[in-house]
Amino acid sequence: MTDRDWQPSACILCECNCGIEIRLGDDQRTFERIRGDKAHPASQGYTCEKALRLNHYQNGQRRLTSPLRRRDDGTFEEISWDVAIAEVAERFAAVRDSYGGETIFYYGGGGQGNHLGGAYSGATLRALGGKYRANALSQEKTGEFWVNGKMLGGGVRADFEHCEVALFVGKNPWQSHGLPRARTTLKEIANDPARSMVVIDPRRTETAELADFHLQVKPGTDAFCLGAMVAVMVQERLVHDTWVADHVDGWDAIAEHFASVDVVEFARRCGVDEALLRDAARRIAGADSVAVFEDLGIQMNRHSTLNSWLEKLLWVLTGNFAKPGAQYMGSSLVNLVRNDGPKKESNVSPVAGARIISGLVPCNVIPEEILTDHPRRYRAMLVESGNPAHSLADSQRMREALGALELLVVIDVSLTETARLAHYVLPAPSQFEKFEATFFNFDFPHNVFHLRRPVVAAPEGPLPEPEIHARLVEALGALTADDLAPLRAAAAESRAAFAAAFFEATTANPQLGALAPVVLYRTLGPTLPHGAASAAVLWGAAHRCALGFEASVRRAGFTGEGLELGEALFDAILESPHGVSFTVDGWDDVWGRVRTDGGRIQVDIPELVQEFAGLADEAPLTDAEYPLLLSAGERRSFTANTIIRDATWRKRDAGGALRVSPTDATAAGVSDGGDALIVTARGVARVRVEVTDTMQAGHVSLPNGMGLDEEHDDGTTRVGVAPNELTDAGHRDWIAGTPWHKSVPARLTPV
Ligand SMILES: Nc1nc2c(c(=O)[nH]1)N[C@H]1C(S)=C(S)[C@@H](COP(=O)(O)OP(=O)(O)OC[C@H]3O[C@@H](n4cnc5c(=O)[nH]c(N)nc54)[C@H](O)[C@@H]3O)O[C@H]1N2
Ligand SMILES: Nc1nc2c(c(=O)[nH]1)N[C@H]1C(S)=C(S)[C@@H](COP(=O)(O)OP(=O)(O)OC[C@H]3O[C@@H](n4cnc5c(=O)[nH]c(N)nc54)[C@H](O)[C@@H]3O)O[C@H]1N2
Ligand code: SF4
Ligand SMILES: [Mo]
Repeated sequence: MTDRDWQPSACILCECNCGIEIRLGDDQRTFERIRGDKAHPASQGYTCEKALRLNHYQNGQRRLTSPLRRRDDGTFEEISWDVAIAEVAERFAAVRDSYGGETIFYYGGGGQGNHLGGAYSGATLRALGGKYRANALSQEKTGEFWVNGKMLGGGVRADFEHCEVALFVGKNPWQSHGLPRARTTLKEIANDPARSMVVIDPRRTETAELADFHLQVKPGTDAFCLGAMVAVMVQERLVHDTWVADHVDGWDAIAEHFASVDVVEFARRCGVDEALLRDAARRIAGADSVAVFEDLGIQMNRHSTLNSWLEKLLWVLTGNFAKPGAQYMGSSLVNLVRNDGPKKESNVSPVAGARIISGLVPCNVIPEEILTDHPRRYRAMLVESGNPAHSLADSQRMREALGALELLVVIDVSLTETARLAHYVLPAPSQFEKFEATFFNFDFPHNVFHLRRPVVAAPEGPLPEPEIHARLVEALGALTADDLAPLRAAAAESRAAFAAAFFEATTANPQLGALAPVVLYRTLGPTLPHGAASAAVLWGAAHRCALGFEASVRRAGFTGEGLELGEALFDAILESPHGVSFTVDGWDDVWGRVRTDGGRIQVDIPELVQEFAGLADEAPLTDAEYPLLLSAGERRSFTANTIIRDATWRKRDAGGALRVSPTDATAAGVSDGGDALIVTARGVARVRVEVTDTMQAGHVSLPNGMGLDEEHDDGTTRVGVAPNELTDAGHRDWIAGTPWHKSVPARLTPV
């Protein structure tokens, strides 16, 4: 074997997208070996165990090889691409012409490893006059986005590599990662006596095992725990007053709400020992630097948006922003989060009137937006690289809603639970058969972008997403050959000529600008090296990045005046198959990225102040019929959302057991390794039980991404429980509409 046999790519199973190298078997298809890519500038050779099993994504599942059209009897027939594109365009256009383009809804656009294809969807949506969309972010992160928007005007991440204290709130990075080389960093913190780790989690997770302070809250009670920690800082005078005076607006107006908190009572409500809670708050307040990560444990839970605010107060009041080991606002090539700004406040979904955050309708209201006779209801939907019928709350109701649409079109690699309900299914090549990239680029100070090249030849049949969108836009008559001819000619001449022609054409004809991704794909795309036509949309992104983060781009080694800087960055992206460090940020850059009035952190958010004020009087979560709280969807060693449709990929926990505390197992009369029924208000499922003292009494948990329908030659199989058969779309945050999947009232009974 020579080095040439190892092809660079990346793992697509979580947002870290660690660089990997893949060696194919003699059939030129099988991933015979996979190893971490030492040349990847972010992951530097690190992977977890999951990346090594990616052959199960590439070769373990039945792939779609032809466009499909559903017959009246529910079965599918294969059709040609020409027929598929013509009919899909015609039927979407008919919905637009009858009810308005706003009734065409877009869902998805990428999973953990693929955002390049989705970057072209905006053109299709604009050609159809579509306005409303959602993706997985609006069932997890939009509450935090909203708080970030109010407090800072943009997103924050944290520097765990250098922090003195790490705080994880409802986050289990040992399994879910989310920080670069997570396990290495966690072990470093745990092994250094000068550093501490604080974990707030009802379960004794792998991360909690490493922690110095494990605040083992009762599920769904984090607002009490976080609120009490802020209160301790106020009442024990641990707030960094001079820093707050210099950098924060609104604190004086709200401090009283924390000064008056009964810490003893709040500690009791969340089930955490008061002394431990105080010690953790003191440790955070006394540290030189604190890095914080909040995730699904609070984001998919009661008071989720309130929790995001309280979590941020902990580091704001202790001055942990814009310095090493603390929070930062980074650079981006493509920003996945839209800053709503004050004016967008009135933007709500057409039927449910739900707040639209970062341009996204809350996933939990989608069924309500369809299952109604409201004139503005969604009538048609385009789903791309997402599986709402499985991944969103209350699958039963979601299936009903998807079934009520006049048109459902799905772009995917597999016949997913959602695709089964579609009128048309359009097959895409796998992420290893085409150019791909993610926009999860959060590293600091060296931020990394990785344009992956194909490592395997695509089968006959599927078309990459940019090609699908281009054909749809053309079939809709939104672009003509005449529109594109001058740009094609300019692209053939030189990049500089193309830039001039592109700006001229889009100024003269704004419609071309609206369709920019497809225009770039059709004109600049064919001229790009290595067959990287799908990277065309990154040309605009590279120029925007060079303009917006010029100093950081230059520090990363790029040079040139005017448009040359963006071109240099774009060329580097095209020529760096192992990934490229596209910016080098400085801590001094961070304050300049705060986008609030006056550039100060704004802590007074009236909606949340009011919600917090009501906390003390809130009734505890007790329900005689459903005495347990189920975390529906826990990240484990071998879970990966819904992307691997081959249960044999799991080396451990093959069936996806329900984790139960010894106390609850005894009470319910169930035993380790035995079967039981888990019952919620929305469903019942038969589960395999794992009795473990990592669970506290009253809390049970099921893994995420299980219960997928897998197609085999001899039929369909399903392993484990699909968690959203048990969840309720109505259980959601009042501000962001995010679900309460981590504390679903449930009971356990013997089979
Ligand atoms: N192995 C693996 N890794 C993944 C993924 C995967 O599918 N598999 N998916 C990726 C994706 S899409 C995401 S969004 C991230 C999510 O990453 P995480 O948020 O870390 O994952 P979860 O396990 O869903 O939830 C985290 C923790 O919340 C805790 N929790 C439950 N209830 C509560 C509560 O009431 N309060 C608190 N404080 N904690 C609670 C759980 O015990 C759990 O340890 O993971 C990413 N990484
Ligand atoms: N109850 C409960 N539900 C949850 C969660 C939970 O904790 N509990 N977690 C939630 C979270 S945080 C998330 S992020 C979501 C994830 O839910 P989804 O977004 O639905 O999950 P993914 O696995 O990312 O789905 C990606 C889809 O893309 C397809 N795909 C893979 N490669 C390609 C490609 O190259 N092109 C195209 N077009 N398609 C491709 C896959 O087949 C799959 O259908 O699940 C959510 N659902
Ligand atoms: S941490 Fe593991 S799952 Fe996440 S990208 Fe890296 S190898 Fe893949
Ligand atoms: Mo997620």
